[in-house]
Amino acid sequence: MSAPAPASAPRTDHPGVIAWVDEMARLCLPDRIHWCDGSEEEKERLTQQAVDAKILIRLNQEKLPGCYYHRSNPNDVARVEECTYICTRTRDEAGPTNNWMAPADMYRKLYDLCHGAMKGRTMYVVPYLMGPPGSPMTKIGLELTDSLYVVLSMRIMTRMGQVAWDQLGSGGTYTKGLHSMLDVNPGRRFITHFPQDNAIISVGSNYGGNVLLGKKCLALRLGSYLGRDEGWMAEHMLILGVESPHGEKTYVAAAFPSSCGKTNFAMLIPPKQFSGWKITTVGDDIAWMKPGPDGRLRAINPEAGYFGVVPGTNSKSNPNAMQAMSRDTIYTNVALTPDGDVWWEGKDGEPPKECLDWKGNPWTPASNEKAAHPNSRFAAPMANNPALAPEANDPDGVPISALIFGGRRATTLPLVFQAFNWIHGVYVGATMGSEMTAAAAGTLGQVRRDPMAMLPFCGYNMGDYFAHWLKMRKLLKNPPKIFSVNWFRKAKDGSFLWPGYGENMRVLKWIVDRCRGRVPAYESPLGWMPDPSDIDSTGLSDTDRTNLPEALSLNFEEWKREVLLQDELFFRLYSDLPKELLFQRELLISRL
Ligand code: SAT
Ligand code: MN
Repeated sequence: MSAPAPASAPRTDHPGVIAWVDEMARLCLPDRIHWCDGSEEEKERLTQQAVDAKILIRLNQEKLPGCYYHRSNPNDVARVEECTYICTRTRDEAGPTNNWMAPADMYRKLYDLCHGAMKGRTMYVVPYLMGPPGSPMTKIGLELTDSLYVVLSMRIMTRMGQVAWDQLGSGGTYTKGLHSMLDVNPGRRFITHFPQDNAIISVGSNYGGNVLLGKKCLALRLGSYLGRDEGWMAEHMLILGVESPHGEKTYVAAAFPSSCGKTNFAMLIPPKQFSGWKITTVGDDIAWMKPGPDGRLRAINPEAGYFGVVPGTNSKSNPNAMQAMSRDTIYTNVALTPDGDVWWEGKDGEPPKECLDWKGNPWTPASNEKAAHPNSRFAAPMANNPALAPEANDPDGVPISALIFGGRRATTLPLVFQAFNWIHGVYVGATMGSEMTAAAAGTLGQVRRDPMAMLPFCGYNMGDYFAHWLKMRKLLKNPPKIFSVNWFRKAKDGSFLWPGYGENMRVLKWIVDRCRGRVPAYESPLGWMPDPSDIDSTGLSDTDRTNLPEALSLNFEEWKREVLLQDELFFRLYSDLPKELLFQRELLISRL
């Protein structure tokens, strides 16, 4: 066993922080308080403690240097939207798509739950930056947590430690975050946000999206709220750079719901016909975007790591992710092989003859259950990604030329189209629908409206959020063009009409060429669309080339149904919906 943690002294003289940590310690009554510095030495020591406490299992260090394995409680494997609350002063500010409780009531309820909750445990004080050090867009967060898994994951996912203490100084503004696992009981699981206090409290879970408070809670829910007040946007978007053989760089940001391939798209490797083209990753999940001095939209990735879905990842679907998770990675809820390696459905090679599944039960290829949980995840530092864009650390961010909205739709949505203008683009984003995935508890496969992929992440009234999008146009001299994509359309026989993955480069190239005015498009009722011959199909398989017209086609019957389905959301938001969006709906109907 390793020695107990030496008592650690506060690492800041920020009077507000000292007072708040003291207050929370009196509430939660931890045995010890550890102020994190983010050092290598601290990581080693805390990792050893996590191994001793069986929170982490050390993986085969020859195959996977610096990698560890974690199993969550089987009742705690995804975000839980029904336990997620936006506690604004009024219910109306949170809007009809968020759960709401009055702040005073929620504080009372959660302080009751937290009372004495850390007895016998350590409270870790985790300082972190969301955004590159020194960026005017970067925000500082502090997370108090009783979970070592959270501390070690935050060290991967954010710029954690002294760098954050330095930026905080003795008077900086920060987001308060309190997390306690309690007894990991779904009945006492609450992920709560207090936008007016810039505060988060999360209890009863130890799953990433619920407890790595910099990610969904700060960077999206509080971030979107702050962005509305401060004139910027916090979006559930990857950011990538497209580099042409001539060294021309174009940056795009793309919103897809959770578990719809954002990480794969952000790390795409172009097919070999695109020699000289290169995709670099700025971010794979979250974009903070603000009008720059040049009137363009500039984006940073607030995170420093990837918390990606593991199943289906292999050297074909995402070689860069395979590299990224080959070292210094925490795996959660995949399968564990006898030689200390990890396995999951869709990994390269044969399944192991035997292993332990994500619950720790013996598993063989004959088993009926999955070895890895469908929402099993890897947390890897972005520095491990061979395609990392150096601009990911640029405090000024990158200028965005295109915004892309994508869902998972078996029908209706064509492979790609371009919105006529910004307002139409906002309508396209607002009416996005997607089939549910394993990233959140719920009914798999059912189509739900997920505006801008932000339904679970918007920290205020969705109608006001649309109005904020419309307002942003006025702050941009040179706004990005807006596109819709769908990689998941199926033929009648259930097979995919488009191969996806690296081949998405072909669609991306059309998008880049549209942004740069280099390729024609025809006007369809949906927007500007490519003729199949406008999509570079050299080297595409015969089947895929034959399917391309169908992937790009518009089915009027499906669209009549689609417009009616969109009403489901519009009715819910009716009183807060900007009139522009209702006009867009009318225009679409008349074009159809
Ligand atoms: O689980 S997370 O919320 O971190 C990822 C996602 O659902 O987008
Ligand atoms: Mn996400």
